[in-house]
Amino acid sequence: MTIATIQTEPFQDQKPGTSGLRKKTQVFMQERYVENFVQAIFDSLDDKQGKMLVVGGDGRYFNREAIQTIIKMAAGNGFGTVLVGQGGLLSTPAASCVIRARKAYGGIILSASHNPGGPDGDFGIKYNTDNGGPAPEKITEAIFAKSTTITAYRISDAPDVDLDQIGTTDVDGLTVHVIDPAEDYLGLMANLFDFDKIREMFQAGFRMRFDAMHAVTGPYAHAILEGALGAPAGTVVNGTPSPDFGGHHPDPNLVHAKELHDLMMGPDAPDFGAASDGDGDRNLIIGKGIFVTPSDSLAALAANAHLAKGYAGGLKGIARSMPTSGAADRVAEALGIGLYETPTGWKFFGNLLDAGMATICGEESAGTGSDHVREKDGLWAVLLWLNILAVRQQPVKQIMAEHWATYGRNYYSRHDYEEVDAAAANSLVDELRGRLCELAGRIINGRGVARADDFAYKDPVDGSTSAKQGIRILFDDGSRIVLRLSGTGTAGATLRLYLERFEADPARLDLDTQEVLADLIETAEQIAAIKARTGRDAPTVIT
Ligand code: G16
Repeated sequence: MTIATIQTEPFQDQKPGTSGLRKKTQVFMQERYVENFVQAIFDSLDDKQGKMLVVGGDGRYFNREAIQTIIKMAAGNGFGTVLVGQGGLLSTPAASCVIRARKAYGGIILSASHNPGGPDGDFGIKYNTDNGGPAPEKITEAIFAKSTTITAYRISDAPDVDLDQIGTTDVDGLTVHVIDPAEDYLGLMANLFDFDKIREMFQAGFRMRFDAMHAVTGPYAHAILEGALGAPAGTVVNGTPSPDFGGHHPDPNLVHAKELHDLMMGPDAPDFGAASDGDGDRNLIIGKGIFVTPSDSLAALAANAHLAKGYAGGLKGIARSMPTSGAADRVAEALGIGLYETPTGWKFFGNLLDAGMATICGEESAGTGSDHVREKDGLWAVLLWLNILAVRQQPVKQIMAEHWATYGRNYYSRHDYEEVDAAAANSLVDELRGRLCELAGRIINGRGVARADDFAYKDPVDGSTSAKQGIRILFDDGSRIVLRLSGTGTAGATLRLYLERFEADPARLDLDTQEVLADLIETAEQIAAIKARTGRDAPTVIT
């Protein structure tokens, strides 16, 4: 076995986005593409000699090949140990958990999250630091800079490691441990939640369906829900990870998890329904007859977290991304704790969690999590809900009704225009950005604009700043529209329009969301002319 230095030339498209480098699988399958990017990661890291790296992915097509390359390059770059999940699997939150539990130097996660997989689908590579969280911008920018000037990479010519056998292999001086991907994670969950109480609830006849969407949470959900918690076999559906997610789109929203939604709205609904995405960090929560929006779920979890043993001491603060609704703000206010509004992207929560300023975080994009790891965590959200249901012994619908009666309701919806022409989408946003000053103070569709800006963030811990994080138009009546371009798409541009209106009137807490928001939707169209400028007459996805 020898280590070789192989000459290469830069690719100019390796700029990590909101969540690492995400491209079509075919792009990653080009010769030298993975090697270049991984070498750029390694070249951006100091003091890595002899250190431990965690590697795993969501099992999508090309996962195993990329992992073998990374292992051989870790050997070529002087790492001491690689921990890799059996079968090459590690959900994103479990990878974060393993990095923290084993005090690793960092980790590489292979995933394109909720995007489809397969030879014509998407792939991704993301670097996480020793706190278990996504690398901050300072590091992702260094990686990009290295990728544009790279001239060589270092790799061992050792044979492939058997990823299916738990055990230890030597790869040119690098020790590779293939580990059980669920063990550390299960232990962490058992410390946070009252498993006995949840088990009793299942024994008493409580029923749920968890849709793993043929993705990475299958093995975790089988082990925890049907194993440790004793839910009946069949509770977890689509629980075997497949390289192309069974030909489906592993995005737990109302379009791609429609079957679950239909079940939960129908006469045979179990008590609770949930789903998670490709890499296990997102969640969908549906009670019998009620879809809980991610923003409402964050607020309800924050208000009830003290019912779980891991949070019995209360929360230090709550953080949410800017486009996420203000429902959690009302809970933070009632609890007398801090509320932090950050740009979109989980990495912005890292400093707040590390500094002990926030305990629970959430995003409208179906991500919720806490300071137990440094990624959003789909199964964690499901388990916290189960813990709350086991203690309160009420249906989800009643819990939400009581929540709104206490705090008021932030009616909220996101309209996505997917794969629109990138030039049209960029010019729409740029042009609107140029008109923000002139919008303030105007009356549009009967609503006064109180303030219009492009969200900018100053991190309260390290003082770093991030500008141009989304256009906000705030109205005198407290309602709000937000517009931003997605950072996770791989084809064309995805324009996201977020609509929110607060309602405190007890008689108006149980209305249809799209109807309540109809005139705000009209106002947004008058301001941004999305339909005319994108040539679309309706959003692709409404959540
Ligand atoms: C990623 C980030 C999330 C962020 C989301 C935004 O999610 O990890 O923190 O909220 O992107 O997506 P977009 O820019 O498309 O609105 P994931 O689950 O794709 O890793």
